[in-house]
Amino acid sequence: MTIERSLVLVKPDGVQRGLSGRILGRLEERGLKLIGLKLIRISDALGRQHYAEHVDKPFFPGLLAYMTSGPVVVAAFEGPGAVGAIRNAMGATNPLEAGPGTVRGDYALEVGRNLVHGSDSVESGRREIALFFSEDELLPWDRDTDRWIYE
Ligand code: IDP
Ligand code: MG
Repeated sequence: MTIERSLVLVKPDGVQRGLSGRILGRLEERGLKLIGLKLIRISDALGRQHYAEHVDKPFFPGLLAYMTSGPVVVAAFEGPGAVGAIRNAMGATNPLEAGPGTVRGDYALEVGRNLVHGSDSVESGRREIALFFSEDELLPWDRDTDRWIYE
């Protein structure tokens, strides 16, 4: 499996509810490698760029207000099949359809308060990581446990 990168956001509801550590911890425990991490407040401009594909949707004004309402944890993760692994761990967009054992299935009820973002493709991962991190904020590193996680 090729090594992929994904942007993960713990959305403002996740930070407010004290779930940042749990959400990132699930991905870390799975074996995904953290290569970038920070706490920021998303500006309107950044929110529009990040969710460019949704700007014309009826829910966009609410989505932008939600995403800019408080701090978010911004993480970049790397690993074999990272994009799909993270999407699976997040669960379906609508938490009522998200399976047990997923972040949204375990901790959320509504689509407008679904706790977490993960890139939906390798290309989105590339675009979104470049949007949220400068090159010198990313730190690829050799993890001592890599050989116990990757063959
Ligand atoms: P995703 O986060 O699972 O990739 P997308 O369809 O890309 O889902 O939508 C982006 C975000 O927009 C969702 O995570 C959710 O916060 C919000 N959203 C999507 N659809 C709706 C909706 O119908 N009502 C309110 N918010 C929505
Ligand atoms: Mg999406």
